[in-house]
Amino acid sequence: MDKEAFVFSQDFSITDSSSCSHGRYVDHIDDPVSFSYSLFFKRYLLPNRPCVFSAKFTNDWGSRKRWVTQDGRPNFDHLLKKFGKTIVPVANCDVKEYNSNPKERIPLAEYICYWREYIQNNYCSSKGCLYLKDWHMYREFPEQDDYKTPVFFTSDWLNEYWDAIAVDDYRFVYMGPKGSWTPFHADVFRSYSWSANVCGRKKWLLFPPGQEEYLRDCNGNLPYDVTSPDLQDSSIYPSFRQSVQPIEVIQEDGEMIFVPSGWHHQVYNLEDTISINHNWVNGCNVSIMWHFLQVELEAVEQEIIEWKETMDDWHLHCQIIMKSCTGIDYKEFYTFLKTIAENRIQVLQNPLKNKGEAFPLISSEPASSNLGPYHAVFDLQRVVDVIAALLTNLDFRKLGIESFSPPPAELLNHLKGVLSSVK
Ligand SMILES: O=C(O)CCC(=O)C(=O)O
Ligand SMILES: [Fe+2]
Repeated sequence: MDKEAFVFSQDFSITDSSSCSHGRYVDHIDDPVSFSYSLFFKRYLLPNRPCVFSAKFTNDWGSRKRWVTQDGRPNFDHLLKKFGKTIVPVANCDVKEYNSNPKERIPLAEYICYWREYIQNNYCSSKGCLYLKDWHMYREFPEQDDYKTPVFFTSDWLNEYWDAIAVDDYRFVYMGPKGSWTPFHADVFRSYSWSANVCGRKKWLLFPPGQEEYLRDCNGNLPYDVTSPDLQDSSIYPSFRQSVQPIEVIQEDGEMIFVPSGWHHQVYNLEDTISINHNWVNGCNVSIMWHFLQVELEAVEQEIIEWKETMDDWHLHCQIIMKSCTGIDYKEFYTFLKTIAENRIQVLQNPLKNKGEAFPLISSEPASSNLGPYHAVFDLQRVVDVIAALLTNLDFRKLGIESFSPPPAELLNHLKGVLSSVK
């Protein structure tokens, strides 16, 4: 990040840039040579606006050569040879289970065999339309040279933290035939996602944050399929008429889409398609994640409110339920913030290693520290803001935070001291 982008961030307020005032056009970024991290940060990350990167940004990926045949179709033989024995998650797009699809785990070889037959049978099968999704390819094959995270998406606290504790990651491969699709949703923790088509094309229906409120049914539930004619029925979806039409994006072969934080979306594969996507959080959307966690906890609390007076450790139980439903609780969120802060302090203590934008366009992982000292200061400021918010939150304060290591108030003071020493 350069100094100008940092200065820009200091005066930036998300309300300056509501999604409506920017219209419904999604920018297309063509030229990797003239597009910098700082431009992405100012134009898309901070304002939380979508954009599409041209195929030039992924042309050098190994996957775009090896996973694809000369005529641009999935290279089944290569995928079989390289990954055939791997067990992968597969969803059935024809079966609705709550607001998602049931998943099973099968060897990739079995999925490819299904996919080949499905094509031969004119995209029809008694097994339904199966979609291989959320496969942690990177976790299983960390040494791969099939892709590198583009620098724009490398300020990624989520994967930086989960890599550090070696528990999970949010890096995925999706593969599915024409007609496979992903139902209406917003991403885990209200993270960003980026998604690149290794081959094939997708149609995205994007809804700016807040629009989902008009799409709730009379019980407050969100739809499974936003294109369903049921939404026209005002006795089921009373506010649907107030919603705006989604922003439609056709993502071509090789292109990458940036999906902003908290934007609900529904996605279709228009052809046989393979994509790579990551979910990620950083200083620009961590406050959106914190807001999401508070809403989640509130929902858990409402569910078990009747036990509040009779259980001594009711608040701790709410945290346990929240962790099992969303994947994180308040204590771990604090540890997440602490880990990022420690890493950024290290960057500031080794300034020679980190020279701002003096890095290759496609950087190696983990790379957030490559974004330089301005970025480290920006991240620390955002951690400080969120820890300060945690400290004013009554549910957080009830968790015995004095025994956290270090206690949050102590860490906050330390981080403020570091920030004032670098300014
Ligand atoms: O490609 C898909 O089917 C869904 C991808 C998605 O929801 C995402 O990248 O956030
Ligand atoms: Fe998504």
